[in-house]
This record gives sequence, C-alpha cells and structure tokens, in this order.
Amino acid sequence: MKKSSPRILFVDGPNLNVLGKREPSVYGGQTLEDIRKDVSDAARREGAAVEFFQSNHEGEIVDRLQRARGEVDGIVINPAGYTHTSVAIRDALVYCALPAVELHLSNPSMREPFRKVSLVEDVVAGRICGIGGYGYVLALQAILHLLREKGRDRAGR
Ligand code: DHK
Repeated sequence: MKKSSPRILFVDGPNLNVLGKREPSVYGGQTLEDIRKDVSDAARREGAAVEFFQSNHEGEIVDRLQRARGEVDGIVINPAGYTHTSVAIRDALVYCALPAVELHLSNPSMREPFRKVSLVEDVVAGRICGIGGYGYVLALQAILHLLREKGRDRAGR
C-alpha cells in the first residue's frame, strides 16, 4: 500500500501577517511568506503536505481548527496574542484531537509577565520558542517526528 503524505496545518494568529515590519528586533526580519517558503521547501524534502492559515480574528481561528479535525494529521500553531487569553482556541485544539506543536518566534518566558501564561501549553505535545522564523521548520520536523512515533506505536513496534 502506498503511504500517503502526512498533512500538517500551520495556524498563525493575530499580527503575524505583518512579520518583517513588526518589531523586527523581537520577531525577526522574515515575512510570513519567507517563513512559509522555508517550511514548504522543508516539507517537500520530508515528503509532507503543508497548509497555511493566518487570521487576526479569534473566531476564524476556531473555525479553521474545527475543520482541521479529520482533515489533517497534525497542527503547528502560533496563537500569537491569543496564546495568553483564548480559552476558545484552547477548546478548539482539544476538539481537534490531533497532535499539535505550539510555536513562538520569541521566547515569551523572557518577556512581560502576561506573556508567561499560555492557555494552550498543556493541550499540545510540545513547544518551540525563541528560535525566530526557523522555529517553524523545527516545528515541522517535530510534528512529523511525533506522527512517525505514533505510527510506530500503532504498528506495535
Ligand atoms: C507572537 C505574538 O504576537 C505575541 O503576542 C506573543 C508570539 C509571542 C511569538 O513570539 O511568536 O506573546
């Protein structure tokens, strides 16, 4: 049987559409498009299919996560400002019931106190923070690793 490519959805929250122009000393000089290109190149090498979604609106992110259930195999999410506030995004992630990696360009633990709280950290498999745009490529590798492990577990190793 031909093995199908793992499908990974990247979800980005508010203000990540203006990466490159937005506080480059914190978030780096790459645009979201630059980052997506790097992720797509890495996905091609890894034999994975990637899809990208960005929204500045909480409800749109919830809608996209709900649709992801049964549609993709894993999620990489940077909820951006909603990381620290959104019970709705947390609940949608739980609903998805998919392996997920939380990602931040900066390291929120080293920033203002309100950024030290993540409402999704305990419903994701792992977190990548503080590596800038390259964190997205690392997050792709991380989620693919988790899916491979899951596949091995299912096959009984
Ligand atoms: C992005 C944001 O927009 C902030 O609100 C978060 C996160 C951190 C990041 O580092 O990618 O606090």
